[in-house]
Amino acid sequence: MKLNLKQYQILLIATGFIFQFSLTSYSQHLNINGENEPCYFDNYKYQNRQLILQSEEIIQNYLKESAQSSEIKSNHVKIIPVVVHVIHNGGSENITDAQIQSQIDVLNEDFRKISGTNGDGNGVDTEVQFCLAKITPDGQCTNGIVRIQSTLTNHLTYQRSMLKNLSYWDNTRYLNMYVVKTINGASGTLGYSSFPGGPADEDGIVVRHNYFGRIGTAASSLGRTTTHEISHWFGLYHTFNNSCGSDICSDGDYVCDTPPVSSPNFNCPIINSCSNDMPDVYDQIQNYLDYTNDACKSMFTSGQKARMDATLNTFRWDIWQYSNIWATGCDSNYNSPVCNAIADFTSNSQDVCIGNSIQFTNKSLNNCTTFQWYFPGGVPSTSNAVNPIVNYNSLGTFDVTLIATNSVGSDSITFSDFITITNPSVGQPIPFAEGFETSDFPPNGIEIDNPDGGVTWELDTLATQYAGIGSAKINNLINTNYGQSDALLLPNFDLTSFGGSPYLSFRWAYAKSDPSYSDELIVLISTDCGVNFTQIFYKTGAALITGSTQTTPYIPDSNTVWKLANIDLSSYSSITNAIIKIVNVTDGGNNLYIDNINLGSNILGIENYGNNDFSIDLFPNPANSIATLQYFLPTNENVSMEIYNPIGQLVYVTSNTLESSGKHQILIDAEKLGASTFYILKMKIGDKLISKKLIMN
Ligand SMILES: [Ca+2]
Ligand SMILES: [Ca+2]
Ligand SMILES: [Ca+2]
Ligand SMILES: [Ca+2]
Ligand SMILES: [Zn+2]
Repeated sequence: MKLNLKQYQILLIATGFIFQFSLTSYSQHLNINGENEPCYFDNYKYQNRQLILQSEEIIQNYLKESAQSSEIKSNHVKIIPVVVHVIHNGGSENITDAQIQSQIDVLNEDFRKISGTNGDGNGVDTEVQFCLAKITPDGQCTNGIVRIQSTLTNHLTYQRSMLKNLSYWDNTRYLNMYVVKTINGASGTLGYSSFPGGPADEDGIVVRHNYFGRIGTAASSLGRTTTHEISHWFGLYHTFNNSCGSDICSDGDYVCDTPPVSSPNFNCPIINSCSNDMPDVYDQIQNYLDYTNDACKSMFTSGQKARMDATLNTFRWDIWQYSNIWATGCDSNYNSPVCNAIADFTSNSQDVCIGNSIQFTNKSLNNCTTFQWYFPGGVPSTSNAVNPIVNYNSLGTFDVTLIATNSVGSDSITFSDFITITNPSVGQPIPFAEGFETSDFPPNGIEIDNPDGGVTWELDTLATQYAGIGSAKINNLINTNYGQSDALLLPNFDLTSFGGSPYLSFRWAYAKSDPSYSDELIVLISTDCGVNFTQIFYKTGAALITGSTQTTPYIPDSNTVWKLANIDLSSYSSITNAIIKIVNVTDGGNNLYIDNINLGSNILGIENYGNNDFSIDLFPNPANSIATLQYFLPTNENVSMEIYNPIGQLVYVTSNTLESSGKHQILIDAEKLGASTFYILKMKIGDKLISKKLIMN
């Protein structure tokens, strides 16, 4: 995502941040699907650019002050307590303790420049080292490894915060590292990191298991993906950040002693990609912050170390203080015992409809091997499974108890009144249609889910709509809470009412504001009262666009640009309470529009008379006193008509009547409508909604 000059100025004013950014330097960014993009940091960076500008100001201020300070700094080694959350689904991604320890060893070799190791290149000792925590946030014994079985081991963009919700330790005391199977599907992304100053509960790094450590499933790696990701966590940018940049100190990666690099280097080339450095030297392909091979990487510069120090002395001060080193068991004198079991769990929901199931997820610590669950009110009422799924068939509020046992002993935990079971409602019958043609928004039982309370879906009447004069729009240009979802939540539907194979269709329009980054359009369905959602439609990037990239707000200028989503719901035709969400995930891109939501027949099968093709004529328009509405029905249809004034009041209505095929006319008398000039005429023919704008002079 690239900002235009005006947006940059707004950001710079808003943050008081005075560094000069190159406005033309983002052309080298790699594709959002992660191909040839080992690290997801670039995406994160643009999704969080305002936050990063603020963080950058704090780092730069610290560097400026420490350079002016005459104090002699008594540098000493800073220890970072680490917790590793292994999020696995029972496969080889559930890596061994030894593989995890091999990653900690690599980190210490690289960050401490241990002689005789791969980390002993031409760089500096950063005087930072890492320790697997021996004491939990609650003061209990641990080996610093949390193992959780969850399908989120294969997590998609919109599930990133869900992953961290599974397990997270206070980030002022621990560096949270997550080991997973895949990131964003089968992409080339190996890992990603947060940046200093981001949301606390999303702080940490995520790395694929086969790049975490250097033995076991990561035997073909040297463990430098994690070195690279933690560097971002310390506030370092890629050496190719902002390409060659306009200045070798105040641009690029904001580090004077790393030579500028125009674009990511892969493998281990000998290359001089920028010549604006003096003296003009080769690219530093050995730097951990390029994309070169693990075997090629061996160094941090002293300028990079200074930035790490700045982060450690500002954002990440608490974590390395001696009181925390002692409290987390990372002091070298701490004698760690063999740890007793610690029982702990979470669930995917606490409030469900009767007859539905809850997935319990075990978070017990310290290599527990035996589990005893008690589920009063549930079926089964007891279980020995690691992660049981429990069905609840009676109304009420229920406790859950878990006893976990390891080689040392047992631990028990009870969450009182943890589960609440309520009655579901049968959804409304379909067909359902909504074309956003009145000022009532959101209309027709649709609700908006706007978790961040910021920018969200609104009524648009500026675009050339697919049909009529209105649509639902979300303005991602100003939707700067990157990665956040905003949903159009449709009313609950009884899909059995259709008596066939129902389809969900709608039209959308979208353009990017930068070629490299894109917002996302996702459709989700829940058949268990909103506990679990399944992704049934996903578009981003080239598959989402309907117009060409533009830095100004995208406004569709023709109804032919709108694309059709036509989703087969036949596998859900027995569901009496389907919850469907149409979700925008913002990347700060551009306007996304939705129109003509239809739930019912397969729209492709009736396209020959669907939508605008009922041959509706409204004339004269503008009219002086009487307007004529003329329409043609290819088959017998139920027809009704409503007219709304500009403030959304219903001023004229005809009752729903079964009309025979052929030509029909309705005369509309201006006197019956009121004193307005503009009206919206909304016709329902069968399950189709058609709107027209009517002007009365
Ligand atoms: Ca540099
Ligand atoms: Ca150079
Ligand atoms: Ca519309
Ligand atoms: Ca929002
Ligand atoms: Zn990176």
